[in-house]
Amino acid sequence: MTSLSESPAAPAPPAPSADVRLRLYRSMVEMRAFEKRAYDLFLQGLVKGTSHLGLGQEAVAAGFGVALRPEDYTFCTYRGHNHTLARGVPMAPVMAELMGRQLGLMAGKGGSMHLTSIPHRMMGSYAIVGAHLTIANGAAWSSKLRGAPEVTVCFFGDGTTNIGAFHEALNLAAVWQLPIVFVCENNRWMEYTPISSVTAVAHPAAGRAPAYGLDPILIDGNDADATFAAAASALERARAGGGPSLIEAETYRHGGHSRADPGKYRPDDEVAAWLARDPIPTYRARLVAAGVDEGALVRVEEAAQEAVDEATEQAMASPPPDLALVHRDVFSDGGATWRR
Ligand SMILES: Cc1ncc(C[n+]2csc(CCOP(=O)(O)OP(=O)(O)O)c2C)c(N)n1
Repeated sequence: MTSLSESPAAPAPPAPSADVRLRLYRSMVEMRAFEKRAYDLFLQGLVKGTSHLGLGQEAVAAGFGVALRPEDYTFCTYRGHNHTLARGVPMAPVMAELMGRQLGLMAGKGGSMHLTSIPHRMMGSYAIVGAHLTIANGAAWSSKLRGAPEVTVCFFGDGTTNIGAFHEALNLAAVWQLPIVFVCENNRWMEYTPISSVTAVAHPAAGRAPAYGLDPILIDGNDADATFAAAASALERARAGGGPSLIEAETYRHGGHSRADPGKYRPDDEVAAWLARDPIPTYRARLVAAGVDEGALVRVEEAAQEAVDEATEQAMASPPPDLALVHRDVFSDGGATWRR
């Protein structure tokens, strides 16, 4: 597998404004605090069902979250806590959903793998690998038909690039010139299998882009400035009628694939090298070097921790879903007449 340092060098993007940089930092710090708490709650047996944390991959969701407009759509996988928070969904209903409480985004009936918030245009977290790429195309097609200046962003993992739906979706998006940005978060592992051991090209997404007439875009997914710049450029292109983009963001998950997986199948030196490139402390150091007041960063960190504490309290105080909610949101009319 080609390492990041051996990847084709992309020209350094211009630094975002100080305001954007602070928003990027805040977003990443909030995600990190949230995911750490989610892990603690899981260890206490308070998270119902499975969960897949985005620890280490925050810079990808943050870069897009800051660049997106409220009217844009997001689709993501079961590893979707970061992307949900990045759309401005409040922490308490996300936390409560993980815990199966009525305050949850889906009244506690969906759990971690199904986070969805239509008002925030977070159009769902999908557990079937690859399935959501074609659904995301549908949202983008709808924007195009309506002539609405909306863009759809669809996140997925490297393993998804070997699924048929990936190729079907890329092809149709290119043929129809849809306003969509496909974002592959290449964290090198699909569950317990290294992507390099089952993929014919070194860069599972960028290496396939030319097959669909797209530029190969390979970025450092642990650098929030780079993810923001790539997001801003692809969104602008799509909004201007320039069609789809496929971005491969190289990153790494700090923990295991899901739940209690300790991730021991990964080589120690690989884990150590990527932990040294943790997107949050490296970005913090860059901001301090650029003259940002450290006190402002500490306030961001404290506020994130307070928000997580508050969200946890609210989620804990919420009961499990009332039995009366069992049929709600199951069918489009909210009813259960089909049973009779
Ligand atoms: C169609 C399908 N096949 C297999 C699975 C089982 N499965 C769940 S996650 C996963 C790995 C996916 O890896 P990747 O796309 O790289 O995403 P990551 O988990 O690294 O974010 C697999 C094989 C599934 N959910 N859907």
